[in-house]
Order: sequence, then structure tokens, then C-alpha cells
Amino acid sequence: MNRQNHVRVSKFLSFVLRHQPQAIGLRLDPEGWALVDELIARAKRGLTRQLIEEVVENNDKQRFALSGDGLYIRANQGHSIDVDLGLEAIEPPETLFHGTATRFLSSIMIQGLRPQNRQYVHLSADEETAIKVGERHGEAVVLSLPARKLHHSGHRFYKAANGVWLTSHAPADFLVQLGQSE
Ligand code: HQG
Repeated sequence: MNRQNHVRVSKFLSFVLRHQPQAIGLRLDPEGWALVDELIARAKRGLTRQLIEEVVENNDKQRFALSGDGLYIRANQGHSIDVDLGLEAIEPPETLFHGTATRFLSSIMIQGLRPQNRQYVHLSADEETAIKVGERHGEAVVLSLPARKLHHSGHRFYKAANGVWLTSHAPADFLVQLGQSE
């Protein structure tokens, strides 16, 4: 599959598995799984099992997972709809990073990081990933969070199947601005 096709399928899967399954009348179970055959039937855009398997396997951020029997597919994270990913709170690295745009900073430094339209605030273990995430929104800036310390005071952190760190809120008092991209 060429890259353009891959991105097109990945965006479509993100849309229906994370945000709007109802747009194609797709049913997700409470844990966010959809039947692959139902997805293919409802997609009506030349989607095939082979295309889906290729995207799941080669996706740059491992955004999707197939069930062990191959019958179901779900997004690993990034949902705006309410699904239970079954994640257990675990001990995070010493520091986690969040990339955002400079224009959001004043609000973030008052309210802390909020999930906004998603279920969770997304964090990464490395600064490079955070810069890329921030650049999607504008002039990037990276915030660091003393995740381990917060974990020890009862704050919950989760790790999605694709390695993205998730939490429900990051308090403003603990956020430190690292710098801005050129
Ligand atoms: C900001 C992509 C004002 C937050 C990425 C972010 C990620 C606030 C934006 C994943 C705020 C929400 C998620 C506050 C947070 N006031 N702005 N209090 N709290 N914000 O897209 O983290 O390609 O929902 O900083 O790689 O940018 O889709 O979240 O800028 O992993 O797989 O509100 O999406 O992955 O934006 O990105 P988003 P995000 P995929």
C-alpha cells in the first residue's frame, strides 16, 4: 500500500474507532472493539481485511490493535468517546512530557492540562515526541511533569498499548516549560 493510501485508511479508522462510530452506524463494545467484518461492510470505500491488517501492523504510532482472534479492532488510545481500555494505573517514568502550542500556555498554566475533547491528557516519555505533538497545534512548546512524584502522591498514570502515557489531569503547579521550537 502506498503511503497516501495508508494515511487515508488510518485517518478513517481513527475517525470511526475513536470519535464517531455512529457516522457509519458502527457499534463498538464498552471496551472500544468493533467487529472487523462489520467495519468493512459499513465503510463502503474499498476497505479490505488486508488493508486493515497492513495499517494495524505498519502504523507509525501503532494506533490500532486487532484482537488475538483477528475478529475485532480498536484504537489503542486517543478516544473522545467513552470507552474502557481496561488500563491499570502503573508507575510512570520520573518525568513525562506534553507538547502543546504557545497560544494555549496561559490557560494551561492556570487550569493545568485537561483532556479537552479526549478521554485523557496525552504524555510521552521523550521530548522529541512531545515537540511533534505540539507542532500539530502551532508554535510548539514542551512541558515537563514530575510524573513519578505525582504517582507517589496518588495521581494515576496509564500506559496505552502503543506506549502513549495517559492521565486524567496534570496540575498546573507541577508543569515546567522546557522551551520553544524555532
Ligand atoms: C491543549 C496525536 C488550553 C493541549 C498526538 C493540546 C497525541 C489546553 C490540546 C494525541 C488545556 C488538545 C493527543 C488547557 C490541554 N487550556 N489548552 N487547560 N489543557 N490543552 O489533539 O495531546 O496522531 O486533543 O495541550 O500524537 O495534542 O491522533 O491532544 O494542545 O498522542 O494518533 O489542548 O493525538 O496522536 O489537543 O494530542 P489534542 P494532544 P494521533
